[in-house]
Amino acid sequence: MEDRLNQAREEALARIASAADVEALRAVDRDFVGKGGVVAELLASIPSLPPAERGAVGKGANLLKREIVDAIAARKAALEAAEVEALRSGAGFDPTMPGAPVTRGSLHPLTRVRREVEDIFLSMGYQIADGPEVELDEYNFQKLNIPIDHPSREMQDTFYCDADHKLVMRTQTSPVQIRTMETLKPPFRVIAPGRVFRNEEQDATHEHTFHQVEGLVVGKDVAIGHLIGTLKGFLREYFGRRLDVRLRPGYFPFVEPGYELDIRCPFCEDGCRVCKHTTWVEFCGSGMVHPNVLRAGGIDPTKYTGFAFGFGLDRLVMLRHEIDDIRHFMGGDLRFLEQF
Ligand code: FA5
Repeated sequence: MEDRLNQAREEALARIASAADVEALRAVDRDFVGKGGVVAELLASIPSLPPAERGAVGKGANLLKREIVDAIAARKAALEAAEVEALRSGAGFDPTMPGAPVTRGSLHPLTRVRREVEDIFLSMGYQIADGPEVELDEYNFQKLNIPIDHPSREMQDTFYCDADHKLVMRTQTSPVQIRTMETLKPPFRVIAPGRVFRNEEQDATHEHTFHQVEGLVVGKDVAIGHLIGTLKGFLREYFGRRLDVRLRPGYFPFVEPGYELDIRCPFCEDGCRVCKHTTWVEFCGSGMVHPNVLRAGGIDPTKYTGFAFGFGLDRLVMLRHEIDDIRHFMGGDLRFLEQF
């Protein structure tokens, strides 16, 4: 019986020593220490041995198992170390092999267009302003001439952030008007692009989370002609050609007079799907800053006047790329995003 143990030891250790890879080691493990392997057979034969031999054989078989397991672990470590060493020394490295391809992402269409819009306004001498997305009701509404209980609050369904309705997810970028007036001395021109939130039903042209670009110019003798000229200039740069605009009266409590500014449809002469067969596309809300708003921002309305506008960035991107549903922007579908 001792012979069998020795023979098994020699055979296993020889195979381990000559194993070229981990697979060969697994085979040794299977043949000797696995279920039905040599060690298991030796242990199973114990009951048929003379009682005097049983103890020694049991002990020997268990020692053998330990020895083989340890030898396999040591050989495995050596094989792995050799592999690392080979990689380090450059053996088998072929510098002419093509590299692993790196998938490149791309900027979101909203980001690209926002940057483009910023560049156009920067070239017109504007600064870029910013404000918080979680805003005080005071800035989102009250200082914009929209007191608590004012019916115009109904125009924008608000996500309130606290029980006393002091904090809101801003429903518009207009609160940045007040924050800007509080920090800059007139004359100044700013745009404030950013995310806004409304508790609205979603459809192809309405999202609960979308993007606006606010514009505010305050100075001496700023007039409505400056507003029209500025927006026409912007649209010419953005669309690459002159587009007619028209003003309609529009109601926003923070401007007086207030206008809706439409642009001549960039895609047709006599009506199409984009302009809903009217040849005009709504572009933005605008107007002369209300004296109450200038005052709320710490600016004397007897000395300064200003104009303001606010347009939806998502809809501008949709116009540029003829995107038919606003929900694509945040849908996370790579088939949509990879087109930009
Ligand atoms: C405003 O939010 C005003 N603050 C704009 C303004 C600024 C007027 C300065 C005067 C002076 P309005 O609610 O119309 O206005 O929204 C402005 C633009 O945001 C719209 O023209 C539209 O392009 C976009 N918009 C409004 N609601 C949504 C929505 N649910 N999804 C996507 N875009 C929207």
